[in-house]
Amino acid sequence: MNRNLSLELARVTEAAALACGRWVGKGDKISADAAATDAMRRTLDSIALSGTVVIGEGEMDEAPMLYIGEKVGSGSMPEVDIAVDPLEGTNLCSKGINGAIATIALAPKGGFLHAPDMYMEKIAVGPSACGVIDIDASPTENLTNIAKAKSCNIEDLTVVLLDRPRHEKAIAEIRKAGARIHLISDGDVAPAIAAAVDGSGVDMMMGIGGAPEGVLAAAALKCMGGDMQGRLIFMTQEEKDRAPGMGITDLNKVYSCEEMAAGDVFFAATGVTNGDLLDGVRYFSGGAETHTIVMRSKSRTVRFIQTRHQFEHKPLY
Ligand code: VTB
Repeated sequence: MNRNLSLELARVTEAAALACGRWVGKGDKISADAAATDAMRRTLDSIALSGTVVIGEGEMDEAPMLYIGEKVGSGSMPEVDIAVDPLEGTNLCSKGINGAIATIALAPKGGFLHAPDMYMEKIAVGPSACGVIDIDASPTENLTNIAKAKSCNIEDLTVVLLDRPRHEKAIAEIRKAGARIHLISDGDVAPAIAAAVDGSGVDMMMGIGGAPEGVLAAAALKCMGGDMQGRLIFMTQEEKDRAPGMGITDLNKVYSCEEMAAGDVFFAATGVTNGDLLDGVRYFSGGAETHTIVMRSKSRTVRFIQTRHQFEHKPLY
Protein backbone atom coordinates (compact mmCIF):
# COMPACT_ATOMS: atom_id res chain seq x y z
CA MET A 1 0.00 0.00 0.00
CA ASN A 2 1.07 3.58 -0.60
CA ARG A 3 2.64 5.09 2.48
CA ASN A 4 1.14 8.48 1.64
CA LEU A 5 -2.17 7.04 2.80
CA SER A 6 -1.09 7.92 6.36
CA LEU A 7 -1.19 11.62 5.64
CA GLU A 8 -4.44 11.27 3.71
CA LEU A 9 -5.99 9.65 6.77
CA ALA A 10 -4.79 12.53 8.93
CA ARG A 11 -6.76 14.87 6.64
CA VAL A 12 -9.84 12.70 7.18
CA THR A 13 -9.75 12.77 11.00
CA GLU A 14 -8.77 16.46 11.02
CA ALA A 15 -11.86 17.24 8.95
CA ALA A 16 -14.09 15.25 11.30
CA ALA A 17 -12.60 16.89 14.40
CA LEU A 18 -12.89 20.39 12.92
CA ALA A 19 -16.54 19.75 12.08
CA CYS A 20 -17.62 18.42 15.47
CA GLY A 21 -15.25 20.81 17.27
CA ARG A 22 -17.93 23.47 16.76
CA TRP A 23 -20.34 21.33 18.82
CA VAL A 24 -18.12 20.95 21.90
CA GLY A 25 -20.14 21.68 25.04
CA LYS A 26 -23.35 22.41 23.14
CA GLY A 27 -25.22 19.50 24.73
CA ASP A 28 -26.19 18.02 21.37
CA LYS A 29 -24.35 14.77 20.75
CA ILE A 30 -26.49 13.84 17.74
CA SER A 31 -25.56 16.98 15.79
CA ALA A 32 -21.91 16.65 16.87
CA ASP A 33 -21.76 13.07 15.59
CA ALA A 34 -23.58 13.99 12.37
CA ALA A 35 -21.15 16.85 11.69
CA ALA A 36 -18.11 14.58 12.22
CA THR A 37 -19.59 11.78 10.12
CA ASP A 38 -20.51 14.05 7.23
CA ALA A 39 -17.05 15.69 7.15
CA MET A 40 -15.29 12.33 7.38
CA ARG A 41 -17.43 10.84 4.61
CA ARG A 42 -16.78 13.77 2.27
CA THR A 43 -13.04 13.85 2.86
CA LEU A 44 -12.74 10.08 2.38
CA ASP A 45 -14.18 10.40 -1.11
CA SER A 46 -11.28 12.62 -2.15
CA ILE A 47 -8.77 9.86 -1.39
CA ALA A 48 -7.45 7.44 -4.00
CA LEU A 49 -8.71 4.16 -2.59
CA SER A 50 -11.57 1.76 -2.93
CA GLY A 51 -12.82 1.26 0.61
CA THR A 52 -15.56 -0.70 2.29
CA VAL A 53 -16.71 0.37 5.74
CA VAL A 54 -16.60 -2.69 8.02
CA ILE A 55 -16.78 -0.83 11.33
CA GLY A 56 -18.89 2.28 11.14
CA GLU A 57 -21.88 4.23 12.31
CA GLY A 58 -24.21 1.21 12.34
CA GLU A 59 -26.10 -1.02 9.92
CA MET A 60 -27.28 0.39 6.59
CA ASP A 61 -30.86 0.93 7.81
CA GLU A 62 -29.82 2.80 10.94
CA ALA A 63 -27.05 5.12 9.71
CA PRO A 64 -27.28 7.52 6.75
CA MET A 65 -23.52 7.57 6.20
CA LEU A 66 -20.45 5.46 6.95
CA TYR A 67 -22.71 2.48 7.59
CA ILE A 68 -21.36 -1.05 7.48
CA GLY A 69 -20.89 -2.10 3.86
CA GLU A 70 -20.81 1.43 2.44
CA LYS A 71 -18.26 1.99 -0.32
CA VAL A 72 -16.02 5.02 0.18
CA GLY A 73 -13.05 6.61 -1.57
CA SER A 74 -12.47 7.71 -5.15
CA GLY A 75 -12.83 4.14 -6.41
CA SER A 76 -9.24 3.57 -7.52
CA MET A 77 -6.86 0.98 -6.04
CA PRO A 78 -5.97 -0.15 -3.38
CA GLU A 79 -8.99 -2.09 -2.18
CA VAL A 80 -9.19 -1.73 1.59
CA ASP A 81 -11.44 -2.24 4.60
CA ILE A 82 -12.14 0.78 6.75
CA ALA A 83 -12.99 1.11 10.44
CA VAL A 84 -14.27 4.49 11.59
CA ASP A 85 -15.55 6.27 14.64
CA PRO A 86 -15.97 9.85 13.38
CA LEU A 87 -16.67 10.99 16.94
CA GLU A 88 -15.51 8.53 19.61
CA GLY A 89 -17.04 9.91 22.78
CA THR A 90 -20.16 11.76 21.63
CA ASN A 91 -21.11 12.47 25.26
CA LEU A 92 -17.62 13.81 25.98
CA CYS A 93 -17.91 16.20 23.05
CA SER A 94 -21.43 17.39 23.86
CA LYS A 95 -20.43 18.07 27.48
CA GLY A 96 -16.96 19.46 26.65
CA ILE A 97 -15.26 16.73 28.73
CA ASN A 98 -11.73 15.50 28.00
CA GLY A 99 -11.07 12.47 25.77
CA ALA A 100 -13.18 12.81 22.59
CA ILE A 101 -11.39 11.94 19.34
CA ALA A 102 -12.16 11.45 15.64
CA THR A 103 -10.61 8.21 14.41
CA ILE A 104 -10.14 5.93 11.42
CA ALA A 105 -8.18 2.74 10.63
CA LEU A 106 -7.53 1.04 7.34
CA ALA A 107 -6.51 -2.57 6.59
CA PRO A 108 -6.21 -4.81 3.55
CA LYS A 109 -9.53 -6.52 2.67
CA GLY A 110 -10.67 -8.86 5.45
CA GLY A 111 -8.15 -7.45 7.93
CA PHE A 112 -10.57 -6.29 10.64
CA LEU A 113 -12.54 -8.42 13.06
CA HIS A 114 -16.23 -7.75 12.36
CA ALA A 115 -17.85 -7.00 15.69
CA PRO A 116 -20.81 -4.70 15.23
CA ASP A 117 -22.79 -3.25 18.06
CA MET A 118 -21.60 -5.46 20.92
CA TYR A 119 -19.28 -5.43 23.91
CA MET A 120 -15.69 -6.57 24.23
CA GLU A 121 -13.57 -7.27 27.28
CA LYS A 122 -10.19 -5.59 26.69
CA ILE A 123 -6.74 -5.28 28.14
CA ALA A 124 -4.20 -2.98 26.47
CA VAL A 125 -0.61 -1.95 27.21
CA GLY A 126 2.32 -0.31 25.43
CA PRO A 127 5.47 -1.84 23.91
CA SER A 128 7.32 -1.92 27.24
CA ALA A 129 4.78 -4.43 28.59
CA CYS A 130 4.26 -6.34 25.36
CA GLY A 131 3.79 -10.08 25.90
CA VAL A 132 3.19 -9.97 29.65
CA ILE A 133 -0.58 -9.37 29.79
CA ASP A 134 -3.20 -12.10 30.04
CA ILE A 135 -6.91 -11.26 29.88
CA ASP A 136 -7.63 -14.38 31.97
CA ALA A 137 -5.22 -13.42 34.76
CA SER A 138 -6.32 -11.28 37.71
CA PRO A 139 -5.66 -7.52 37.68
CA THR A 140 -3.08 -8.12 40.44
CA GLU A 141 -1.18 -10.65 38.32
CA ASN A 142 -1.25 -8.38 35.28
CA LEU A 143 -0.09 -5.37 37.31
CA THR A 144 2.71 -7.41 38.88
CA ASN A 145 3.92 -8.51 35.45
CA ILE A 146 3.62 -5.03 33.93
CA ALA A 147 5.54 -3.47 36.85
CA LYS A 148 8.28 -6.10 36.43
CA ALA A 149 8.48 -5.50 32.67
CA LYS A 150 8.66 -1.73 33.21
CA SER A 151 11.11 -2.01 36.13
CA CYS A 152 8.85 -0.01 38.40
CA ASN A 153 6.50 -0.56 41.34
CA ILE A 154 2.79 -1.30 41.00
CA GLU A 155 2.23 2.04 42.80
CA ASP A 156 3.82 3.78 39.80
CA LEU A 157 1.27 2.35 37.35
CA THR A 158 -1.95 4.04 36.23
CA VAL A 159 -4.88 2.00 34.92
CA VAL A 160 -7.74 3.51 32.92
CA LEU A 161 -11.23 1.96 33.11
CA LEU A 162 -14.69 3.07 32.09
CA ASP A 163 -16.57 4.16 35.22
CA ARG A 164 -19.26 1.48 35.17
CA PRO A 165 -20.77 -0.78 37.85
CA ARG A 166 -19.55 -3.78 35.83
CA HIS A 167 -15.97 -2.82 36.73
CA GLU A 168 -16.47 -2.49 40.50
CA LYS A 169 -14.71 -5.75 41.33
CA ALA A 170 -11.71 -5.00 39.11
CA ILE A 171 -11.46 -1.44 40.47
CA ALA A 172 -11.44 -2.72 44.07
CA GLU A 173 -8.71 -5.24 43.26
CA ILE A 174 -6.56 -2.70 41.40
CA ARG A 175 -6.82 -0.32 44.36
CA LYS A 176 -5.85 -3.12 46.75
CA ALA A 177 -2.87 -4.00 44.55
CA GLY A 178 -1.71 -0.38 44.91
CA ALA A 179 -1.97 0.99 41.35
CA ARG A 180 -3.46 4.38 40.51
CA ILE A 181 -6.78 4.49 38.66
CA HIS A 182 -8.19 6.96 36.17
CA LEU A 183 -11.93 6.40 35.72
CA ILE A 184 -13.41 7.75 32.52
CA SER A 185 -17.07 8.32 31.71
CA ASP A 186 -16.62 7.41 28.01
CA GLY A 187 -14.10 6.90 25.24
CA ASP A 188 -11.77 3.95 25.85
CA VAL A 189 -9.92 4.09 22.49
CA ALA A 190 -7.71 7.10 23.31
CA PRO A 191 -6.50 5.74 26.69
CA ALA A 192 -5.66 2.36 25.12
CA ILE A 193 -3.43 4.19 22.65
CA ALA A 194 -2.07 6.47 25.39
CA ALA A 195 -0.81 3.34 27.18
CA ALA A 196 1.65 2.96 24.29
CA VAL A 197 2.92 6.54 24.46
CA ASP A 198 5.83 7.16 26.85
CA GLY A 199 5.05 9.91 29.28
CA SER A 200 1.28 9.90 28.68
CA GLY A 201 0.69 8.84 32.28
CA VAL A 202 -1.35 5.78 31.23
CA ASP A 203 0.09 2.26 31.63
CA MET A 204 -2.90 0.03 30.97
CA MET A 205 -6.49 0.27 29.78
CA MET A 206 -8.79 -2.57 30.75
CA GLY A 207 -12.44 -3.50 31.14
CA ILE A 208 -15.55 -4.01 29.06
CA GLY A 209 -16.40 -1.46 26.38
CA GLY A 210 -17.54 -1.41 22.77
CA ALA A 211 -16.18 -4.08 20.43
CA PRO A 212 -15.82 -1.70 17.44
CA GLU A 213 -13.77 0.59 19.71
CA GLY A 214 -11.70 -2.47 20.66
CA VAL A 215 -10.82 -3.16 17.03
CA LEU A 216 -9.83 0.48 16.46
CA ALA A 217 -7.60 0.38 19.55
CA ALA A 218 -6.04 -2.91 18.38
CA ALA A 219 -5.20 -1.33 15.00
CA ALA A 220 -3.45 1.55 16.76
CA LEU A 221 -1.57 -0.64 19.24
CA LYS A 222 -0.37 -2.89 16.45
CA CYS A 223 1.13 0.17 14.73
CA MET A 224 2.95 1.07 17.96
CA GLY A 225 4.19 -2.38 18.96
CA GLY A 226 1.86 -2.38 21.95
CA ASP A 227 -0.19 -5.33 23.10
CA MET A 228 -3.88 -5.91 23.45
CA GLN A 229 -6.23 -8.82 24.02
CA GLY A 230 -9.97 -8.75 23.44
CA ARG A 231 -12.83 -11.14 24.04
CA LEU A 232 -16.29 -10.52 22.59
CA ILE A 233 -19.08 -10.47 25.15
CA PHE A 234 -22.29 -12.07 23.93
CA MET A 235 -24.93 -10.54 26.22
CA THR A 236 -28.10 -12.00 24.71
CA GLN A 237 -29.17 -15.18 22.94
CA GLU A 238 -29.73 -13.04 19.83
CA GLU A 239 -26.07 -11.99 19.88
CA LYS A 240 -25.00 -15.62 20.33
CA ASP A 241 -27.17 -16.64 17.37
CA ARG A 242 -25.50 -13.95 15.26
CA ALA A 243 -22.00 -15.33 15.93
CA PRO A 244 -21.83 -18.05 13.20
CA GLY A 245 -22.87 -15.45 10.60
CA MET A 246 -19.93 -13.31 11.80
CA GLY A 247 -17.60 -16.28 11.23
CA ILE A 248 -17.26 -16.88 14.99
CA THR A 249 -17.43 -20.43 16.31
CA ASP A 250 -15.65 -20.08 19.65
CA LEU A 251 -17.59 -17.52 21.69
CA ASN A 252 -14.82 -17.36 24.34
CA LYS A 253 -11.97 -16.78 21.92
CA VAL A 254 -9.32 -14.31 23.02
CA TYR A 255 -8.26 -12.13 20.08
CA SER A 256 -4.76 -10.69 19.75
CA CYS A 257 -4.02 -7.33 18.11
CA GLU A 258 -3.07 -9.18 14.95
CA GLU A 259 -6.34 -11.14 14.92
CA MET A 260 -8.36 -7.95 15.31
CA ALA A 261 -6.37 -5.92 12.77
CA ALA A 262 -4.38 -8.04 10.31
CA GLY A 263 -1.93 -7.02 7.58
CA ASP A 264 -0.56 -3.59 6.67
CA VAL A 265 -2.68 -1.39 8.94
CA PHE A 266 -2.93 2.43 8.96
CA PHE A 267 -4.42 4.43 11.83
CA ALA A 268 -5.19 8.10 12.48
CA ALA A 269 -6.92 10.02 15.27
CA THR A 270 -7.43 13.75 15.89
CA GLY A 271 -8.33 15.23 19.26
CA VAL A 272 -11.74 16.87 19.56
CA THR A 273 -11.50 17.73 23.26
CA ASN A 274 -8.21 17.62 25.21
CA GLY A 275 -6.98 14.26 26.45
CA ASP A 276 -4.04 12.15 27.71
CA LEU A 277 -3.16 11.41 24.10
CA LEU A 278 -4.11 14.46 22.03
CA ASP A 279 -5.03 18.11 22.43
CA GLY A 280 -8.49 19.12 21.32
CA VAL A 281 -9.42 21.53 18.51
CA ARG A 282 -8.32 25.07 19.38
CA TYR A 283 -9.80 28.00 17.50
CA PHE A 284 -8.09 31.26 16.69
CA SER A 285 -9.13 34.21 14.60
CA GLY A 286 -9.87 32.82 11.13
CA GLY A 287 -8.88 29.25 11.82
CA ALA A 288 -8.12 26.42 14.18
CA GLU A 289 -5.31 24.13 15.27
CA THR A 290 -5.66 20.35 15.44
CA HIS A 291 -3.52 17.63 17.01
CA THR A 292 -3.34 14.27 15.27
CA ILE A 293 -1.59 10.94 15.68
CA VAL A 294 -1.02 8.96 12.49
CA MET A 295 0.79 5.68 12.06
CA ARG A 296 1.34 2.57 9.99
CA SER A 297 2.06 -0.96 11.25
CA LYS A 298 4.54 -1.84 8.50
CA SER A 299 6.99 0.94 9.39
CA ARG A 300 5.86 1.53 12.98
CA THR A 301 6.33 5.23 12.36
CA VAL A 302 4.24 7.25 14.80
CA ARG A 303 3.68 10.86 13.83
CA PHE A 304 2.13 13.54 15.98
CA ILE A 305 0.95 16.31 13.69
CA GLN A 306 0.00 19.79 14.82
CA THR A 307 -1.88 21.49 12.01
CA ARG A 308 -2.92 25.12 11.55
CA HIS A 309 -6.08 25.39 9.41
CA GLN A 310 -7.03 28.71 7.77
CA PHE A 311 -10.79 28.69 7.18
CA GLU A 312 -10.67 31.33 4.46
CA HIS A 313 -8.92 28.77 2.28
CA LYS A 314 -11.06 25.80 3.33
CA PRO A 315 -14.54 26.18 1.87
CA LEU A 316 -15.81 23.21 3.95
CA TYR A 317 -15.60 25.24 7.17
C1 VTB B 1 -18.19 1.93 25.18
C2 VTB B 1 -16.80 2.50 24.96
C3 VTB B 1 -16.87 3.75 24.10
O1 VTB B 1 -19.15 4.08 24.84
O2 VTB B 1 -18.70 1.48 23.95
C4 VTB B 1 -19.11 3.00 25.74
O3 VTB B 1 -15.97 1.55 24.35
C5 VTB B 1 -20.52 2.51 25.97
O4 VTB B 1 -20.51 1.78 27.16
O5 VTB B 1 -15.59 4.32 24.01
P1 VTB B 1 -21.87 1.62 27.99
O6 VTB B 1 -22.78 0.79 27.14
O7 VTB B 1 -21.45 0.96 29.25
O8 VTB B 1 -22.40 3.02 28.23
C6 VTB B 1 -17.90 4.72 24.64
O9 VTB B 1 -17.46 5.23 25.89
C7 VTB B 1 -18.09 5.92 23.69
O10 VTB B 1 -18.49 5.50 22.45
